[in-house]
Amino acid sequence: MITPWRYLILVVVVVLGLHLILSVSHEAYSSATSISRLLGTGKAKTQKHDAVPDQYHWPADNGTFVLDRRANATIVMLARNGDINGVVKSLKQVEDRFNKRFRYPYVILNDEPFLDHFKERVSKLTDATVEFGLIPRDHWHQPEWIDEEKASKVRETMAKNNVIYGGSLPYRNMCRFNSGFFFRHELLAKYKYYWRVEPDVTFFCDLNFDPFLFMQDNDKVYSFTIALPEYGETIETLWQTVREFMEKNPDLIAPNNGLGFLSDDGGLTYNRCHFWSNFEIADLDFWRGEAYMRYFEHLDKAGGFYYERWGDAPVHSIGAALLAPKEKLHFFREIGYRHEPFQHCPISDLHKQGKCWCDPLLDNFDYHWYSCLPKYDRLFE
Ligand SMILES: Nc1nc2c(ncn2[C@@H]2O[C@H](COP(=O)(O)OP(=O)(O)OP(=O)(O)O)[C@@H](O)[C@H]2O)c(=O)[nH]1
Ligand SMILES: *[C@@H]1O[C@H](CO)[C@@H](O)[C@H](O)[C@H]1NC(C)=O
Ligand SMILES: *[C@@H]1O[C@H](CO)[C@@H](O)[C@H](O)[C@H]1NC(C)=O
Ligand SMILES: [Mg+2]
Repeated sequence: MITPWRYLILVVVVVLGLHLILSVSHEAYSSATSISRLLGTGKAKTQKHDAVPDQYHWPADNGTFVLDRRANATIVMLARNGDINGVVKSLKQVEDRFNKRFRYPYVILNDEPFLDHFKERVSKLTDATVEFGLIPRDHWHQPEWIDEEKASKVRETMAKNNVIYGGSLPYRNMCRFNSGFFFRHELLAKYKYYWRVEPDVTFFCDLNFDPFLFMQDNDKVYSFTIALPEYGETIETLWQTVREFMEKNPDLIAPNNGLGFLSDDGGLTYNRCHFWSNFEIADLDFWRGEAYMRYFEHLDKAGGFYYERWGDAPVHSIGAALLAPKEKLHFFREIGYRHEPFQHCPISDLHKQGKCWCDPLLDNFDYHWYSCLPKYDRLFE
């Protein structure tokens, strides 16, 4: 006889069993599809991204520096004193995988003065110049025209709803700073290109080429390694605000732009796709230019950095995709990169060339179901 208790146990066992079967088949499905991608259709898909041409590589594999020019560029990181262990972990890899050959200068920024201990640990890692900068107060803090009562209510609600960093004011300051101010810092004025690095990231492959020179010679504006959708709760009115900007400033929107990456219905709605901005190699003059500055001012005045939790990733991505022609965007296939919890791992010949240590079969975000790379690809189909 089936008592209610036995019935309950039976239901629980069946549900758990089904769950197990489904998750195992999902795993098998995803690894099977990623393998088939390497062997079949997926390969063609990934190969269509241009690789960095030979002229940007150094021919020698013995560490000899043979490129005779350098770009106008710097490696930039925003960090707190407390981030030091993650900072040196990332920068040591940048040095080993790339910069010990090139010696591009570093700029490290903070909203508080860096401690001597922090500066010493960073400077020890490299022979390149390192400059440590303090962020001006107005570039970091919530402007006084933001209604703090309204803003703090939003933080409370988002924290209650477990929106990631939804309750944090410093995180909002950081997103606004990265969206509209870092490129105006005096230490960056002398540079045209930058590579943004964050604490605690991983670079899997040797970079036997100069990505800055590639960007500069080919007049690229923005490059990325991972693209994905933003959390909807953090950007509820962002697209509406962008549309107002587009309607008011049609002359600033680039012909032949990348709108098709951002929208599946010709601009009516935002599909939340963005380039993951914890990695970016991009043109500072583009951000400092009239179009982007007016776009940023428009967003800033709308208040969504504080009344919602607009991230610098969607803000940069929408700016780059709308205000530059799509040919000026670039996907760096050969840069193996991880920021928790996602990674891009180069495949086939590039994997070998870079002596990468990531697993391209089982952990590569490119054509994961959550990746926005297919929406980038369709710009060029
Ligand atoms: N100086 C300073 N830097 C910050 C602050 N908050 C974040 N950052 C830096 O801004 C960048 C992004 O912050 P993260 O905490 O990495 O945010 P995230 O990448 O969205 O999320 P996780 O890496 O998953 O925590 C990193 O380079 C941080 O070191 C801050 O209050 N002050
Ligand atoms: C490194 O390799 C290059 C090209 O193969 C060669 O010309 C150069 O002499 C080598 N340098 C050293 C130090 O072995
Ligand atoms: C580098 O770029 C910046 C910004 O465009 C420019 O002001 C500076 O003169 C350039 N430096 C060199 C050496 O070309
Ligand atoms: Mg991070």
